[in-house]
Amino acid sequence: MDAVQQLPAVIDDVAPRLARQPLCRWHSGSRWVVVADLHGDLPVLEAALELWHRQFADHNLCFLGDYVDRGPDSLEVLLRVLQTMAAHPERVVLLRGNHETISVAQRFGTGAQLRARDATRLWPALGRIFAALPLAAVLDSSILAVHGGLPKDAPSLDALGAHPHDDPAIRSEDPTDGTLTQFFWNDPDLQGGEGFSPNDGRGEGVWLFGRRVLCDYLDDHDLVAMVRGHQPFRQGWRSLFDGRLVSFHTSGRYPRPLPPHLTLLQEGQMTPLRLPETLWDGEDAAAWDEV
Ligand SMILES: [Mn+2]
Repeated sequence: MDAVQQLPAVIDDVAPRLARQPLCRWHSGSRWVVVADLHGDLPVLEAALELWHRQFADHNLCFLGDYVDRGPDSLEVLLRVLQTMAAHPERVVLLRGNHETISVAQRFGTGAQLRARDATRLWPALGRIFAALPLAAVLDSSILAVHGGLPKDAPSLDALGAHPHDDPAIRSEDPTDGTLTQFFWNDPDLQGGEGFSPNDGRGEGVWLFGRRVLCDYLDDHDLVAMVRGHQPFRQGWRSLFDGRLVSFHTSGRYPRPLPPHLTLLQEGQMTPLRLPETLWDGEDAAAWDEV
């Protein structure tokens, strides 16, 4: 697999298709495998795809973003994800993470990987695919899938779905829409706050969303729960806010060793699926502080 050679053609194939789709789509299908942050962890992605093919071949597949950065194989992971989408366009959903922006990808690994491979000519193609990715999906008419979380002053999902396809404030390599980008930046408030509060760890314009505002939003849309990534927890997979929020991580190595997980959505229930321990060394996973 030579990702530097193969990425431009795959992006030319997939990006226009994604760019024509709305920022939020409702997807039928009651059985899903959900994949959270991959961060350049190719062995974990290959294990997830193998499980999908072997054990969950009747499931659809939803990726929550953050394909690139941190791990060593950003380009390979992005290529495999896009190839999977191209091969199964009706069964695969790709969302945008905060690392699918040029300003972040330049700083957190992809930039160095492109330079090391003499491949900085790929930036425009990466920008095109980043800009084309949607922000949200509804799975099985009941689960809202996003990378980060609920924005402050979030538009309704109908409004998000009707948002102009070519709005450069969001459909660009570095979006400027301070509300819509919160779909891939925000985190849940784990200190018991019920509303929105500043997310100091991530910077200005990023918010923590509390249990009440999430539940109100889900209720307004007749949804059961949200599934999101974006944040590594020591145990890899957590159910929060009385079961109305699932937060998990799929890469097993970054930022520190943690057990890699997928989420299964079956019959309206979300359950964790832990990937084999050979995919992470487990070294100090029990020792690092809760995030
Ligand atoms: Mn993220």
